[in-house]
Amino acid sequence: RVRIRNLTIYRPIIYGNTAYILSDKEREKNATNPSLKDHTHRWTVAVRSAASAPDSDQVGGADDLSHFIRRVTFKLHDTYPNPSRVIDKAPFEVTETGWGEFEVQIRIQFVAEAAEKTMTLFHHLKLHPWTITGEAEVPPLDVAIKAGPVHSWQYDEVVFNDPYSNFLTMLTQH
Ligand code: SLL
Repeated sequence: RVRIRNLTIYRPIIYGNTAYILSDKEREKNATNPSLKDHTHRWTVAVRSAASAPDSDQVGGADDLSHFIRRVTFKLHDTYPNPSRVIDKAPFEVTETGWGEFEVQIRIQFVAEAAEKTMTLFHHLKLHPWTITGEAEVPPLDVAIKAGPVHSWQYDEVVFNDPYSNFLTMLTQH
């Protein structure tokens, strides 16, 4: 295997979350379930491509990251059952419901050909809209419903230095 020296190739990604308030109907349905009764939001945390046009109203592209990402592990708060969620194929995302914000650890493992070590990112799962008062308090439900879905995304770049020639071929064939 041959490394291509002095070459850097990067792939733009975005990671973060979208959150929606559960409908009245959903909250009614959850009311009788002790483990779901306090849940107020449905959220999706994801790693997506920033290289392609977004799909419909989704944040980030559905462009396949699988040619360089092998696995993404989302480590959720310990209040969730099986908090380590391992996703082995695109889309690399987890959808859950809950009531609270917390820090999600996102571990990105690359395909073997990349010979690159795991990349770890942290994302603060955001459920509550920023309010004009700037108060740290959780806004009341009716205020949050009016504000609409919450989006919290960050841009980053995965950088491959001196890539192996076979990996470079894999990356650039797409
Ligand atoms: C705290 N940062 O104040 C928060 C923790 C935990 C969030 C937030 C669902 C848990 C479940 C959920 O929203 N957990 O019902 O399974 O400590």
